[in-house]
Amino acid sequence: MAQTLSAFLQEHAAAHHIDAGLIDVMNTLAASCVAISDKVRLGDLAGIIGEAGSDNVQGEHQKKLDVIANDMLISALQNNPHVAGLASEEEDEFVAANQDGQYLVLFDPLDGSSNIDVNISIGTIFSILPHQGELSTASFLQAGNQQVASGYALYGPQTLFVLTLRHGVFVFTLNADEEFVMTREHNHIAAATKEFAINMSNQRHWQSAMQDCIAELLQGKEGVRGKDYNMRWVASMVAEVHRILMRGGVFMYPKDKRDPSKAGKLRLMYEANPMSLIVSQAGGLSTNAHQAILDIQPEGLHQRVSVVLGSSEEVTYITDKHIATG
Ligand code: AHM
Ligand code: MG
Repeated sequence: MAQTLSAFLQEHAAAHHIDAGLIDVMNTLAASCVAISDKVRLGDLAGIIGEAGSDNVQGEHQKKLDVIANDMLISALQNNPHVAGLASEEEDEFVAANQDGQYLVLFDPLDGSSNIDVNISIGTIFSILPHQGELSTASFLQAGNQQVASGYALYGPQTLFVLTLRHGVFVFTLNADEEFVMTREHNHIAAATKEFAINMSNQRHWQSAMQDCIAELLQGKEGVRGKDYNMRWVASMVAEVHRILMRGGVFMYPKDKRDPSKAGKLRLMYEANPMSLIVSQAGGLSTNAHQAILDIQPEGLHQRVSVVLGSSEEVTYITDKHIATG
């Protein structure tokens, strides 16, 4: 019989000497994702589709489900004694939890918001950092390589829960009894790919190095890369990363020339870091087109970053081309 998430976590913790408190936090996150999944599945029947009528700290319009998922995660995690504090893409400031907590949880409660109303895959992304001492914004500003765990829930045709505790990547599927059971382990991202994902509508705004990279991919077999590439763009990072975990690929969300103060669209703490840990644990690479994302020292909770992640050969090629251009 397939192993349940809770049984797996117990066994995994014993095998790798992982703190029971961290396992407890992971169980709380999984339970919250089941509850969010239940809402997602009902859509209009649960009254969760549409605008919330509010904006988040980044000036983006919030959907009802952004707000609902955010509230569900905050109340569940605040009740977990091992959680010292929380930071969310939907909150201006961090949220304090328990004074004796040893962990910080950072999350994008509902990633892929533009897909909520049209019944396309969306997800929840989370990152867990260690914590000691007084809680302040500075407590959260740890590089991604300090993460003790990360993962995501994908609300797609199936609800999946994908995690790493730095000892491989594991995929669980929600069964009819609302239990996550393991369906894949130690996923390995193929080094080479013929599939790329980028929002081509922004092409004219990209910097010249990215323009050159994509032009070369589009040349197909006759070009310098010598392969015919295919393209996908779901506009839900969770769905793109999951596709790459399953069959390889490269995902890019570069910074562009429109707003030089913004280093891309995606958020370092809630999206890029947790996904980069998953990708690196599966043998892939993740950079901001110049350096490893996991090595970036964060300067702000809501900091944005360029993202190039997935199959190592393509990420290396795109990164090297950016470095060569300066
Ligand atoms: P969100 O957190 O507000 O949903 O924004 C992040 C999402 C990513 O999941 C996705 O890769 C990207 O935004 C899509 O952006 P665009 O609509 O510009 O293609
Ligand atoms: Mg997001």
